[in-house]
Amino acid sequence: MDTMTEQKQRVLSFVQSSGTPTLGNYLGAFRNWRGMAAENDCIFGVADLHALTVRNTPADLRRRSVELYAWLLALGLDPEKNVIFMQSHVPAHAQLAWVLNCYTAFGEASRMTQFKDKSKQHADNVNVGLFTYPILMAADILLYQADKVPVGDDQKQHLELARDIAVRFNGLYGDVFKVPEPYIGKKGSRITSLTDPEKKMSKSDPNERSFVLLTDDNDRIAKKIKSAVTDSEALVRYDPANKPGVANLMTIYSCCTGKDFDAIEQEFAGHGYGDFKAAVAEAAIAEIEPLRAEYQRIVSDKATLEQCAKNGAEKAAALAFKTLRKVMKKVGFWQV
Ligand code: AQP
Repeated sequence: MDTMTEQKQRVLSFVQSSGTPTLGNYLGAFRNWRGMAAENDCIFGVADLHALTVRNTPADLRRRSVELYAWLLALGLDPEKNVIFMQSHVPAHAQLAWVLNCYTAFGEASRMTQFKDKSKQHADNVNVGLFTYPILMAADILLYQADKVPVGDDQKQHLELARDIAVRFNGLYGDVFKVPEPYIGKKGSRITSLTDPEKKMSKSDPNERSFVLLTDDNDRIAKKIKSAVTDSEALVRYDPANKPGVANLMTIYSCCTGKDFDAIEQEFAGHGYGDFKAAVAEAAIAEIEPLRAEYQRIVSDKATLEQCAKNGAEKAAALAFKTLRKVMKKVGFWQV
């Protein structure tokens, strides 16, 4: 591909279209992606196949996927310089996932803790897709011969599985897949739920007070942050073990303002949580407001969005097909 140079590393990032992106997605991942894209050859995908592992209204899934694609553009990621595409537009993902299913032991897939957690969360719909989700993720990564994959804590085990599958496959058939490494970029903070600060802030959380969405208007952002769970000590101090709610708000404030925790403790010494939360809300709004305006401009231009998605799918499919063809040949499929 003409934009890819030999020196740059290929980095692959996916985001699941399971809801509207949150402040957690933004501070933990999205805002680092622009810098990452400047230094690497980046492929960004909206993982809509993965979103099918929970029940969706078809129209909702479609809308969320288009919106998430628009968010990637709103972040300032350049669709000419990067590959930005929708996972379901490239059939090679599902094709390679089937092959990899046959090279993954049932026991190793059963050890994935996210499957155990999600099965509890969606006890009424524990489908096989939820179980094989990490194998599809391995296909996403291995198809593009990615050097690096940025992963949050909850995805580390899945990346390890992708590496194990790649090593196993290469052991049988020669060097087919690049074995990916985790991407350690600028620190991505883990933002927790506003209502239950022991849990990650998640866009699919049924409690809408638990997250700030990037589409929330300023009043809503302020209300949600002002009602965030803290504690009764009325002291702004960074102590995640004993004061997880305050630590989370301090993390948000630190990410948005660049101030470190010592400086934040000093700034709010002698103040109650009311002043502190107002400042956190103001800082979050300053970060989100311009992005939201850009997103609204982009999402209303359907023709450009469609054209970008088509171009992205073409570029992604060309890369993916090279790997898929090699795999098909190696495992013994008749190629005509
Ligand atoms: N709370 C968070 N704090 C920091 N980083 C986060 N990410 C997600 N939530 C937080 C990071 O965002 C990127 C894209 O994530 P994703 O949507 O593909 O997957 P996820 O981690 O499963 O995000 P959600 O919001 O929790 O989705 P659901 O609710 O569907 O499970 C990843 O880099 C992720 O680490």
